[in-house]
Amino acid sequence: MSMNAAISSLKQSRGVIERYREFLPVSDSTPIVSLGEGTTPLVYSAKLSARVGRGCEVFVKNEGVNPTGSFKDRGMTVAVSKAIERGARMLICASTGNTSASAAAYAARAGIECAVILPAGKIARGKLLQAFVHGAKIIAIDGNFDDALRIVRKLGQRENLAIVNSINPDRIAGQKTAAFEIVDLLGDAPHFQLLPLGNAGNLTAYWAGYREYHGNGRSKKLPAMLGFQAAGAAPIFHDKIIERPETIASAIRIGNPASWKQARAAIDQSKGIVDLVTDEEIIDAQIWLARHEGIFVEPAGAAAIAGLFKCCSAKDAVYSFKKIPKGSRIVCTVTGHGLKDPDVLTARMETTTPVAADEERVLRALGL
Ligand code: AN7
Repeated sequence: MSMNAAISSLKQSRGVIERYREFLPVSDSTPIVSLGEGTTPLVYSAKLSARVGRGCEVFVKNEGVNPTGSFKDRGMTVAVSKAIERGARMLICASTGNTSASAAAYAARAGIECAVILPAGKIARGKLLQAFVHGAKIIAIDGNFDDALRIVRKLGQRENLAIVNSINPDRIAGQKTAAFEIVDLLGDAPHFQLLPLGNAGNLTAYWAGYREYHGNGRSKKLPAMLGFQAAGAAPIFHDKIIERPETIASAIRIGNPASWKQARAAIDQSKGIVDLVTDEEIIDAQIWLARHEGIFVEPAGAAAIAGLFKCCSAKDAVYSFKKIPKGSRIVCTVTGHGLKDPDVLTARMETTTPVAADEERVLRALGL
């Protein structure tokens, strides 16, 4: 490739729209707003595979390495590109943090305004910082995410405002590309797909992606979809709206998911399950993944790993891996980067007292 050709290719979008254009609601006249999202690592974990046993293979799809640190970017590139095509002046979203971080960044890239409606005091510090640094208008409400989304649904009816929550089908369309990537790499769909469940858009999107690839012959199998909610915010598990959801995993602190019905249908059609994981199990899984595989995810991101552990050993698990077919392939999607939410773990970090700047003292402090 000549230097000029290389540069001009770089100037084109390198994100999921470019890669999966034929499966997405875009045309040649859609202005593509991309930050190079997607193509995230699918990491084989020998240690998680050993935990499951029976010759199973476990892979971790690390969505925390997207441009704004979460899977939301896959949907945002499509939603924002389409919003610009339709002439929107301002993006608006409700968020538990990651949607607002992503919307703010893509709005900046596109050169339009962005308003984010957030539950006051319940957004992880890094995510709030992202919305701020990208120049979004930040409105904190005295209420939770479900209240914020109710308001956004109303405001979104105004002209020139584009809602970029996952109630916008363009978001779901973009997010299904994660399933495409998994099938493209594995050569087929996995037997099991584990995901955290919050507003339930992502599980809905994965299922749409797996079904689409299956429908056009790119995969032979369809996975069972296993969704995991935080114990204090588990409306789908309990089959009832939770008025006051609570969990340390603030990203999935949602009591009335927008894609509830779609996710329920995906779980049922795929012969999957929904289960819950406690805050303690979530944090244990977060630290385990960081210490054993070098992958640092935010608490909500660890819900699928906590779910995997539960399926391996807990007596009260909705689905047990004890009788899992031998050689099954399992994909756990981790959805957001750990650096977004430092406060959750900082409380547990041991404080270190400084020692003298002296080789001997350092050796002694190391216990060597
Ligand atoms: C890290 O940002 O809902 O079930 O407003 O940030 O598709 O909602 C975030 C959700 C999982 C749940 N993991 O996904 C928001 C928001 C992380 C998240 C979920 C979210 P969905």
